[in-house]
Amino acid sequence: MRKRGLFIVFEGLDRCGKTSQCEQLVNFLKESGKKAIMKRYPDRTTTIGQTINNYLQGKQNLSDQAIHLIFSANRWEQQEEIKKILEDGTNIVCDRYCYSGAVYTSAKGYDIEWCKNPDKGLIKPDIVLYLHAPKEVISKRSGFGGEVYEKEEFQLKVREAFDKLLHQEDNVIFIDASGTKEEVFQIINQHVKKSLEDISSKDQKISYL
Ligand code: FDM
Repeated sequence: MRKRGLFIVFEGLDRCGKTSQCEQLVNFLKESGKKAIMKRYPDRTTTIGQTINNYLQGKQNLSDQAIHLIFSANRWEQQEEIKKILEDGTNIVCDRYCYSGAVYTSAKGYDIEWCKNPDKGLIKPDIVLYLHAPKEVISKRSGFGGEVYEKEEFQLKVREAFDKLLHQEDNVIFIDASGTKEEVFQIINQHVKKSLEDISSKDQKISYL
């Protein structure tokens, strides 16, 4: 049987370096002869994703509950595709997933269990790399953009919610993102290497949340 791909998720606050680490990891995996693709959520290219984009840019007003479910729908609409990619033996490196979904809404004051509910049954990542850094390091990295969540006060609430939620999960690695890009990548790479070895030796079934 063909070895399935690994589902690797990066999580963290805005401006923590997730996107460039995702890109570097995909390139590295490909250079090592492995199949790998990058995905990101929200995926703003779909019809559902365009609504999310309008909301984030402040062009469309939606209730907190409605946008929460729309973010989740954006993941659900691609589950079959993700399953096929993994079964084909391609590794997926994903910039944000359901953990951002739960945490950003709970930071607005909603119950975390309510926030997690719509994502129950999604494909579970094999490994979640949570990039965290002290507040000062994050604020120092070129300013936040103009999207609705990119305000320092809200980001601090998100950070607290991330720390709380991710400590309860069994697939999360906490990565100190305050080092240089290269230092952080080396740490990530060690964890990914180990997960790739683990998946070769364990059963190939995809897990679900
Ligand atoms: N975000 C992202 C959510 O609020 N819920 C979600 O389910 C996801 C995936 O959208 F502020 C937030 C997190 C971030 C914003 O993310 C857009 P990017 O990574 O900047 O595109």
